[in-house]
Amino acid sequence: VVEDRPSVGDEDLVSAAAPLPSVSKSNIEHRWSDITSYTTKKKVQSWFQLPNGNWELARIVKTAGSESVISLPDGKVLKVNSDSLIPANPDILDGVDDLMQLSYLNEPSVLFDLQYRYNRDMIYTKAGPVLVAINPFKKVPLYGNNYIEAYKNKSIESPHVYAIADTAIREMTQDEVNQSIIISGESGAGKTETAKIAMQYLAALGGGSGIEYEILKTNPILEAFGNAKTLRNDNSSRFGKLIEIHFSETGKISGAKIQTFLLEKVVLVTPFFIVLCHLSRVVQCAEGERSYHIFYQLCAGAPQKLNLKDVNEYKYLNQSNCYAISGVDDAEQFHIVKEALDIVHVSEEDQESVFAMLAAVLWLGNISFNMIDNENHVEAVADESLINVAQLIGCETVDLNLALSTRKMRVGHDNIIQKLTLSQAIDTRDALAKSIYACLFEWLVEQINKSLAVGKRRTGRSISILDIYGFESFGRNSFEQFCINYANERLQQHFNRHLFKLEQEEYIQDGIDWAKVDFDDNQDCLNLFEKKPLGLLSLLDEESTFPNGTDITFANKLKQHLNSNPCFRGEREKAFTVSHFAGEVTYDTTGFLEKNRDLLHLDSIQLLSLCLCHLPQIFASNMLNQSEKTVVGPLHKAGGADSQKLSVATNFKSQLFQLMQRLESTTPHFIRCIKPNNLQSPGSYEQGLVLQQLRCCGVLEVVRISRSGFPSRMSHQKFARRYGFLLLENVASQDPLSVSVAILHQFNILPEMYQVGYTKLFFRTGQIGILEDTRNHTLHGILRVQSCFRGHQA
Ligand code: AD9
Ligand code: MG
Repeated sequence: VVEDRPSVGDEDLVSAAAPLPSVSKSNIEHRWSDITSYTTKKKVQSWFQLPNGNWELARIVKTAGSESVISLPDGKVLKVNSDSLIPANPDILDGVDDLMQLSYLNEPSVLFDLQYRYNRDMIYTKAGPVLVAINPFKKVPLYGNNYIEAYKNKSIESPHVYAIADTAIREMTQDEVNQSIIISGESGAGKTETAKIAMQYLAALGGGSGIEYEILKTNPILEAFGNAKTLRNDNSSRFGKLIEIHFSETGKISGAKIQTFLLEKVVLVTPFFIVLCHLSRVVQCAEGERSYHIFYQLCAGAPQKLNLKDVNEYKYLNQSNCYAISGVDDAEQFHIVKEALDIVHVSEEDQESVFAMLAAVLWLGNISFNMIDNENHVEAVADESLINVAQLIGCETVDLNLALSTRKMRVGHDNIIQKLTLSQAIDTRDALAKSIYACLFEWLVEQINKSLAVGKRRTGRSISILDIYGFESFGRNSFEQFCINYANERLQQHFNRHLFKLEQEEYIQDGIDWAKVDFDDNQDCLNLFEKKPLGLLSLLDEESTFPNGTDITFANKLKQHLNSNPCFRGEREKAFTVSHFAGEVTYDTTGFLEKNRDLLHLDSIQLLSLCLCHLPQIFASNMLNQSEKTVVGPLHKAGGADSQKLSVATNFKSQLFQLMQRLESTTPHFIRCIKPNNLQSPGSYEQGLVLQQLRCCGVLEVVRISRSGFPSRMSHQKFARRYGFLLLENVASQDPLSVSVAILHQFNILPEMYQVGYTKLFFRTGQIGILEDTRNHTLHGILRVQSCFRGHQA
């Protein structure tokens, strides 16, 4: 956050001005009045907001009282209220590569700086310690070996993911501390691409053993199984990912470990609900979207013997009317994935099993049911779909049929068999398909981890890259947004603390009064979620265990207990609003309890455990193990109220804490990805959209935090040299500190606006801008006096 403003390009003026200190005091006073009139006459630029919300740079023609006359770039002249104008930075600061260099750190100035750079393909900009990356939606010539070399040799300094990765490697080696690169942003903002670019750099610098190649090849696999085309992104990751890359003592990559979140339901950070929700893509997807890429790749490129049909023959794939992605060849992708599976040592036999499971999922969707009595009870139709599924997973069609159309229940001490209705059978079928897919994904991650496993003796250090959903706020926000935003609230706190720590270190080092720096934290909002017994999560858990609890009783309970909390507001009917760091979000409680309670049917798990094929057996045993830990609701009750099982939300919270703990022990590096338009097209920069993301991903928060401290700093020497000539009175002592203090006094800079450190002066935002303006005007005045003088001489 060190202010190292670019030279204003006026060193010539300084040297031209050099002889002037010898002029008499009266001369200087004359100069001042000259400057004052010059200043008031000078047209200053400001930001003016148009009715459409966009900001335009306006020239101030005249200011009288509270009104100003401004002229807009299109030539229009308007009379406006002066208060509506927001100060703009001098032209010389256009496109600075660190937003902190801006003298005025207001929203339009930040937006303009990013746009200025984006238009010139400079998609990376620093916001103090954070890297802002704006998705170019086209190839930009910023990557590859030459660039990697250049960043490695420090021959380029402009902000870049490579520079962040380079710092991470350097700090890991020098400080012997693990590092993390935390990438966030909304869907389609470029997180996954950014993560790959960072991995590319780490692989290039730490490569040599060959394992780096394997690490890079995990991307096409995870993307095939975990990404899908959505309306926002043709290659949207439906899971979050943490990849921990291990380095040996000599700085070479020795292995890696991948942890995925949200998609998998069984291992680690596994909010089951998200699995159900996001995996619902397996069984149905919205118009214009696709299921996971791998299904289409498989249908396009699968081996003959699988006997797969065209994608449009499968119900799970043909409801959304979307089969292809422009510019993507699914058959070719299938070969890339197969090759990658080879590279991470998934055997040919296992690959066949994987494809068989995928085919089973597709065929499951085609299983239909016949009514067998007039109570709506059904059984599966014995057609090719049923036969194929049974064959692919290795069971008898009768058993499959039973698992799909009946449910074993325990009533008192008796086991009874309940027949299912059509809708129950469909739910069971779809739940089985989702479970198989979730288990398959989890199993694959496990295989990849085995292949990348670091030797038992872990001596070196690691760099983790986190690619995770950012804050979400839609028209309708449900349990998924609730959890994602809670996670982001935690990440934001991590971020604030880190920033705070960095600042604090610098202030302490320079001996300035730390108490004057006041940072807001988001602890209040976190308390709203986490407090026991009266926090959002506890109340949700409590209501989920009440048999008669409904979304309405839950919403009422929240209103009853939390209405006095400033971060909470009850809304009409089933809704409530939370004030997040990134803004207010209103959540609709519909489905909250059900998603939190979770459902897992033992019958389906038992079916899988009896299958002859090895993958279903593995899946079943994993699910059973997991059900010990996470399942509540019917299964829990069936087993008696003997043990206290974790709810989805509580499980999520504890997993989140584990993740935070892991990150806490690392030095973090933050990258915030921004999507400049919703069309996924290059060259278009929508101010409103960008602004909303800057707010959501905390970039404006960095700016705000920095502003609440003393973001601008300059050494005593530099300050004295730069502004010393403005002094009207001679200072007794010529040492830089005395000169600096005299300047501060002369300009009546209020004591709360600055701090004098041992080596540097620290300023609140905007102060340097004011001094700089005065300096420029003075220099212009001096030049005029000089040229007048020369004119006279001539
Ligand atoms: V999601 O939350 O997984 O839906 P991401 O991961 O944030 O989303 P992704 O990285 O997939 O977005 O980027 C979306 C698309 O933007 C990519 O498929 C590329 O076409 C495009 N993109 C992103 N970053 C770059 C880049 N640095 N250069 C070129 C890019 N194109
Ligand atoms: Mg992604």
